[in-house]
Amino acid sequence: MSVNDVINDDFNAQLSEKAQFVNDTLSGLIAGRTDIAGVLKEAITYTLNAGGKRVRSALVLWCCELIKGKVNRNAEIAASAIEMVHTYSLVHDDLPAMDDDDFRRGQPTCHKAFDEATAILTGDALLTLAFEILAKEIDNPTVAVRLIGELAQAAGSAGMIAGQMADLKAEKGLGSREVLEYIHTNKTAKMFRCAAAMGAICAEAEKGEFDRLCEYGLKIGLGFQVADDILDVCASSEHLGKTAGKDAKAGKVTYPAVIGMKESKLFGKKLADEAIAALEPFGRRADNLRNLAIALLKRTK
Ligand code: GRG
Repeated sequence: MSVNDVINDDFNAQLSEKAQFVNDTLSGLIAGRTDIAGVLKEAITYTLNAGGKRVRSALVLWCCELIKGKVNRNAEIAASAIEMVHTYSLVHDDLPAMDDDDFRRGQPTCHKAFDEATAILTGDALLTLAFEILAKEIDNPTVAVRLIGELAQAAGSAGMIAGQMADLKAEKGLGSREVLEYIHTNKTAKMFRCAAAMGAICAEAEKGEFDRLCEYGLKIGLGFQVADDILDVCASSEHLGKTAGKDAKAGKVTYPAVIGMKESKLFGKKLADEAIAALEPFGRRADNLRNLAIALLKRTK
């Protein structure tokens, strides 16, 4: 299978099924928390229910399924944890001090639906809840510690926060390709690598399998961000569910701005091809992951 292949309806149905599964797990985890109350619970629920694509959590589940043959409860918890951290990052990214956005996932951003202080606290709550569920719900302490370590590293100051900081500090329109790769690898790709790593850890993968899945995750993560930069130029706000054309307007360092649209598309394809190549030893069992690499490259939102 290569990036020239077309995604079939069966894959799309499986992705929707995984998204629904993650939505149900998240709802169960939050609804069951009678110790979380009031506006904070409302804002957490609003934000988690706003309808994200659940790509990172599907990746956790598929990587576990690939190695173990099925999704286990640890993978369900890991998938929810990474979705919570991802959602926190979007809530904080949308704040006036950061990207200052009014819409996310087709709905008013958390600080617009509630207020700025509530949005800050909702992000904080989602971030800490993710680590709480990993510490409390994973059935094996060694697995829990590994998951916590991977997620903290990917989301933290040598990962997503480093990428966000570099993005905010990048000189308008003056970024080199190296700077761009640093920003996107840290801000986006490491979380995809982490999703693959978490799925592999929950399935107790061997080192060789773990390394290959991590390589695959990093490649599709960077490819996902290249596609995101392209969509910001090409798609409408209504279609994306967030403000389109913002990157160019803000003079942001993006792939189309730094290497041009044609090169950006070629680079996205190269990353998807390399991701698919990393899956070679898994054979047909990894077809969902291959399809995911293609779907992320060809996505329209
Ligand atoms: C505030 C610590 C902090 C970090 C923010 C995630 C992020 C870092 C910023 C969001 C803006 C952005 C363009 C991030 C790149 C990653 C990305 C494309 C996020 C959106 O992910 P999707 O498309 O979102 O998977 P859904 O809504 O489908 O979950």
